[in-house]
Amino acid sequence: MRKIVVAATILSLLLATPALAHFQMIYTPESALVQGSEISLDLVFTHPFEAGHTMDMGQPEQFFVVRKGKKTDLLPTLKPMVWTSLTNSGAAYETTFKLRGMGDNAFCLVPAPYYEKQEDIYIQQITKLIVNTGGFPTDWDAPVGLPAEIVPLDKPYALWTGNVFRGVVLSDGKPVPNAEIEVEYLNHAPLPEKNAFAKEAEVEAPQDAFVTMGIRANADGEFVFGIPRAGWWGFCALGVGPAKTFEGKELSQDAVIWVQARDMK
Ligand SMILES: [Cu+2]
Repeated sequence: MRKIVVAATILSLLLATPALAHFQMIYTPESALVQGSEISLDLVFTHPFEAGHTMDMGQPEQFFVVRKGKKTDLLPTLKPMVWTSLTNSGAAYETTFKLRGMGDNAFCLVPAPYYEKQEDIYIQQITKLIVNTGGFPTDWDAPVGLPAEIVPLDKPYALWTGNVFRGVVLSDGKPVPNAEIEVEYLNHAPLPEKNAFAKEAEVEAPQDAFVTMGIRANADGEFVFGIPRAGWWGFCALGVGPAKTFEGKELSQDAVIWVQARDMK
């Protein structure tokens, strides 16, 4: 009897924990700068809508920036830090980068695969963030050549609230038909100087389907999302990368991109 009660309690706890989406973040406050300056970059693996459980990141495999087709390794500049969520804190990384001249800077992160105990799988979210200086476009629409990648069809730093954001999901450079994509709003302002999320939420979700929104790419691997609110939006194409196993277990190699929308005022 007792065993049944314990089992039932564990089951209800598991069921009560919504399967919110993990999102690898590369966060900087401003994606469209008037001129080159030094920016902060925070690499955090978290649940952005809830500012909930933040996972411990391992040493990233790659972190670099592409500018005018030229790749610069930023891995040696990363410093470990601890990021505080509303429920815990997790191992994360930070750096700063001096933007020069005008154009697009595509920051790319290939994190270490993360072991997700609940699902007994590894997750590796290959993440892209594009920062522009001066409004002069260069690299924003060019595939970087990541194994799993979302290539924007709209400038990810030049979106008004109410615009759509379109992208193409690629696996080893080829479109992924009907890719499954999760979308989340960064609902608690990151506070880079505190390495933490703000306690206050911007919006409330009426139901879990609004926390992590699920959309699909079409037959050509393209997706469209109408942006209802200013701020940062994360898009994650699930399991699209070519690597399917890591250390004998299933690996979900995901492609993430972050875009920033602004209100017209
Ligand atoms: Cu998680």
